[in-house]
Amino acid sequence: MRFLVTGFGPFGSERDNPTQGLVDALPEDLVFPPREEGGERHPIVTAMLPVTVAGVRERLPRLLAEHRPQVYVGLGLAAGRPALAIERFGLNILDFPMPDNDGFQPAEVPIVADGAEAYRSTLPLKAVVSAWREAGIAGYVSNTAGTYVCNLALYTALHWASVHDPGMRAGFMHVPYATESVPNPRKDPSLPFTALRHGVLVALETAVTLTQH
Ligand code: PCA
Repeated sequence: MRFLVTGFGPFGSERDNPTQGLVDALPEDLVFPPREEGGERHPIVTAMLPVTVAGVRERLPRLLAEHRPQVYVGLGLAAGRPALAIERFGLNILDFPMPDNDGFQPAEVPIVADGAEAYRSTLPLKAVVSAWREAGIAGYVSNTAGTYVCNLALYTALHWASVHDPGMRAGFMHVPYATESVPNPRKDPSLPFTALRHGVLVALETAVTLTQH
């Protein structure tokens, strides 16, 4: 099984986006089940997306068409959230609380004119949360990725799948600040970077187990 995992860089007042470090820190292959139990290798293709409407619209469909992953997982920073969150819905809306990195700030604009109002993530959400719990990682299902650029990535991937590859699974994980680079350690919740990385790998492993049958 081939994975595509994307991250984002800095945006708004966020100087350090842990998802940039996460895509750099992922292995080239996910070995699952573990080596002792047969060790299959699943390639992980990683890429960065610009925090812009134009960049995500252009780059993400191109990455999906080029790599044809069986599973796409977008990663983004959700400053202030206390734990890992796997998103349930991508919404057909751009309603930005701050400008993107091009200075563009759409309000109440659909992503796809006449597109579905929402797409539901095709990742196994509950199974991922259970696997996080078993691994001792704090995480939950979130119903919305917001109305900013991360939601655009989730909606764009699910829309692309509905048109080009209905068998592809796609979803999005928001991560909290990494403890190592949290701007206000006394005020903002965070998790150690190693826990964020472990959480991403556990989510990918869960996707392998549930898509094998
Ligand atoms: N988080 C923003 C966009 C990029 C990122 O990492 C969001 O939640 O939309």
